[in-house]
Formats: sequence, structure tokens, C-alpha cells
Amino acid sequence: MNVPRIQWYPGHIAKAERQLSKSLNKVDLVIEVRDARIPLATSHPQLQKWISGKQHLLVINRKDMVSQKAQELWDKWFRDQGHCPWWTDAKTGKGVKQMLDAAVAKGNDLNQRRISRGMLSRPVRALTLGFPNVGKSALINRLMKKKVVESARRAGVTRSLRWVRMGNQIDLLDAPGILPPRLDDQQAALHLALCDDIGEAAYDIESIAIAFLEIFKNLESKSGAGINPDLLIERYGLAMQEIHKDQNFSQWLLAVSERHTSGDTRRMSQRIIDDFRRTLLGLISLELPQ
Ligand SMILES: Nc1nc2c(ncn2[C@@H]2O[C@H](COP(=O)(O)OP(=O)(O)OP(=O)(O)O)[C@@H](O)[C@H]2O)c(=O)[nH]1
Ligand SMILES: [Mg+2]
Repeated sequence: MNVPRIQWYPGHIAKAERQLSKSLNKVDLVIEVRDARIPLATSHPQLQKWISGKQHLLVINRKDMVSQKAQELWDKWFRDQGHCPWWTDAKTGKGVKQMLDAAVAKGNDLNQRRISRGMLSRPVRALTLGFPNVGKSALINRLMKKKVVESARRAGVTRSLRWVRMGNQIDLLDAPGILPPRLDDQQAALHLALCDDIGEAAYDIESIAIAFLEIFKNLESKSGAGINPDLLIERYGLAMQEIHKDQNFSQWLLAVSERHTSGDTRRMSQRIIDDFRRTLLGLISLELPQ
């Protein structure tokens, strides 16, 4: 796949990471949030360092954006690796109560240990940690049942750390999304770009749209990937088969832009990527377990 190198590590993320390191000693539990469409690309290589000496809860958010089959495949994969994933949809709140119960249970374990050492029990202090735009703030708002922190459809919305108290059970720390300073795995970087987890200045929209079309085609035969070629025809009026014979996805892009955006391939690229992000092209899993 021929995508120009994608790199994104803005100043506010570097700063957030420094602040996070300072707050980490106050945290008992790390709620690690990943994106169900790309559970591998949203796994941070430094996670073990962040969770060392703390409890860990793995949350896979945006479950509404992948097929039931994909969720099952990933769930089995994570359990085979010894993890217990909690699947959530922070937009409607599905799975959020179960996740909260799991977090509170971890807090109770912690308090039992405190009491046995003659200390007082206190609310569990939980940090939501994850890549930008995976839905950390939306999850906090869902847990609180009201909008307490800013949450919007782009990467880098939360700019500073903020504690939120939830009853007397849990204190939540909302933090800006973090990501590694260098995106060495460029396939993962492409997935992050497609899912809007990195700023759009970091990539060329046309290149990632063409790369997306190629992924779409490659996923077609994979069970659970959520690919329905008819949706592409319905939306853009042109089947990929009509043009892709020599795998020339840019030709297909040009052909649909002639129909929809007066030949403007950039505008068409943006539309295709937006459609993917809004699940108008189906519940597509960019990643599936091997
Ligand atoms: N469909 C769907 N949308 C979600 C879900 N979770 C979050 N969103 C939406 O995704 C967008 C980003 O959510 P945020 O909560 O701002 O993400 P964040 O991880 O806090 O992002 P940063 O603060 O930039 O790191 C918002 O528009 C949310 O409404 C989900 O489970 N399903
Ligand atoms: Mg946020």
C-alpha cells in the first residue's frame, strides 16, 4: 500500500503525557479504552509501564460500530490471551453499567486490602487511558449520566486532566488521548487516520481514501469484517468490480468523483472517509484477529 508516512505527536499530547505521569501515582485503576474497529492499533506500546502496580480494566468501546461476529471473534481472541474485555457503546450507554460494576468490584478488592492494613476505605481512583477519539470522555459522561466533560467528533478534544467524582464509589480522571511519539507501524497509523484518532494534518486524505478502498476490497471475503459491496454501489452508484480489475483504486475514485463531486477527488475522498466513520458503508472492522 502506497501511503505517505503518517506521523502525529502534537505538543498538547507530549504535555498531557508529562502531566499524566505526575498524576499516575494517585491512580488505583487504569481503564484502558480501545476502539472496537481497530483494537490492535489502539493498543499503546507503553501500557505495561502505565498500569504497573495498578488494577487494569480493558474496555473496547464503539461496539455499535462493528458486527456481532467481529465482537465475538475479538472477545475470544482477548480471552485466549488471558484478558477480560468489557464491550461498550458510550454513545447509547450499552455495556457501560457492566463496566462500571467491574470497576467498582476492583475498587472493593482494593478497599478490603486497605481495611486489612488498618486504613480507611475510599472511592477507587480510576484513570481513562487511551488513544485520542476512542471515546474516553463520552464514557465518563455516560457513567455520570450527564455531560461533565467535553466530547466531540475529532481527535484531541480533551486538553487537560480533570477529576470527576461519581457518588462515593469511584473518582474518574479524564485525560487527553495519548499515542506513541513515533508511529513505527504504518499500517496501524493508517487505521488510526481512518478512524479519526489522529489529526487530519498528519495525512493526505486522498491517499488514505485509496488505501481504505484497498482494505475494503481485501476484507470482502473475511467473515465478520462487515463488508457489503452493495452498500458501496447504493451510495456511489458504481461497483468496484467495474474498475478494480487491475487493482486501480484511484481510477475508481476518479470515476465516482466525476459522478458526485465534479471530478474533485479530494472532496470525494473526504466523503468516502466520512461515510466510513459514520458507518454508512457498513459496520466495518478494519482489524480482525489473525
Ligand atoms: N457510535 C459511537 N460513537 C461514540 C462512542 N464513543 C464515543 N463516541 C463518539 O466519538 C466522539 C469522540 O468521543 P470522545 O469521548 O470525545 O473521545 P475521547 O477519547 O475523549 O477523545 P480525546 O479527548 O480527543 O482524546 C464523540 O463524538 C462521541 O460521541 C461509541 O461507543 N459509539
Ligand atoms: Mg476526551
